[in-house]
Amino acid sequence: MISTLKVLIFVTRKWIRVYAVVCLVVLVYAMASLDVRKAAAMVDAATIEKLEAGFSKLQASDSKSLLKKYLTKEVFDALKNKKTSFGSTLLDCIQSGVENLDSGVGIYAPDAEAYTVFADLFDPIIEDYHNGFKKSDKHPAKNWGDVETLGNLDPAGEFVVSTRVRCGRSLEGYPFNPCLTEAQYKEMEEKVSTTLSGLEGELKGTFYPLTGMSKETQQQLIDDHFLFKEGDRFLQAANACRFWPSGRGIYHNENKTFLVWCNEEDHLRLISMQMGGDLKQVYKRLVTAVNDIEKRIPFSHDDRLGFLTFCPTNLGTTVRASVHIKLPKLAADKAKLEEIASKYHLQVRGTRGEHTEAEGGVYDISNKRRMGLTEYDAVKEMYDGIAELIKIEKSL
Ligand code: ADP
Ligand code: DAR
Repeated sequence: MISTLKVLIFVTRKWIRVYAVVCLVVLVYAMASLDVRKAAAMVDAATIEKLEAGFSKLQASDSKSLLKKYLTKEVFDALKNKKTSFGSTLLDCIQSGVENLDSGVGIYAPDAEAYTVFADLFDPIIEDYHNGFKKSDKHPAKNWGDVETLGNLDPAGEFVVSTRVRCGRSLEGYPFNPCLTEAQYKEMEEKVSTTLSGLEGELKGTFYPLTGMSKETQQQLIDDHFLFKEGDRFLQAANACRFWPSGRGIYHNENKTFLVWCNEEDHLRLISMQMGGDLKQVYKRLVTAVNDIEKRIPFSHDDRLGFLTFCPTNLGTTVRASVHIKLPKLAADKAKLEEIASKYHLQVRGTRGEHTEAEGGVYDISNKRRMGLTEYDAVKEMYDGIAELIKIEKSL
């Protein structure tokens, strides 16, 4: 009896020791994996150092960017240790604006989560750029409106050289440029090319990868305002040009009145354009195309921010409606032209868009804001504003 008891005690003690060792191993493993997860969630020292240096450079500069205006020390300290689940840091958001002090905005979202994780910086910039779209505001549902209510801005062809309406779209399930792998670029290009090959009628066209495109063809398309330019320093500094030209390309129909940019600044830019001022025809073509393509491929959309894009200036409707226009009398005083244009929420840019000069007196004038209003409102804002500018030009 006693010997049985002794054996029982011995075996029990043995199992307690084994159990204790197992618990210890599990605890050490759990702590180790917690450390790994914490380390992965933490921003590394080298990034923090670059952030501190970038913040000091920005503060010491006379930059007029929205980044400088809203990246206060308080916001900087609150955000510098944050990361998205894609591993994006505050540095990924602001590096373009730090490197290019002449940026107008200076910030991009490396992935969609960045708009939430770094909301303390994105929200005031969005509110400033999109004419008071507050963090408590919700972007309205997509509404292309009644295309028949628009018309031709310049039937006599005195002022408007060409008219263009574009929107941006991000493919669901993919982050933005800085987080994309080369394989994802190629996968997206294949998806887009296959999807667009199904378009019929006026929209029927061909996808042309940038890889393998002759420099002459590429330059001609850029010169004719059909293709995005290469080597944009703002996008390069934002890490948006990696693996170039992999995954980049352009789709267009025979007349080059419907075009799609693949993986330039955004995953997609859907573009309708033509010579002259017939905004109704240009807008109608874009609406038909977007409605058709949206049936074939899911796009990233946020309940509050609307359609998601790499740059916060393009969120919401993502619509830019623009004219290439000559207003010689008004443009004689550029500051005056910009002042009048801003009254109609219009943005005046050079012939080749952002950060370019007018060539031959041709300005790119478009709606500035894209959030807090519908697609139709954004285009109508341009339509009404340009009509006013032409009226003033005629009165001078
Ligand atoms: P972003 O909004 O990213 O600056 P855009 O959508 O404005 O880019 O596209 C800029 C390009 O589109 C420039 O190359 C510019 O020449 C061209 N573009 C813009 N508006 C017109 C227009 N009305 N006619 C012809 N080309 C245009
Ligand atoms: N060039 C950058 C971006 C401004 C908005 N234009 C875009 N997203 N294409 C700047 O901050 O000036």
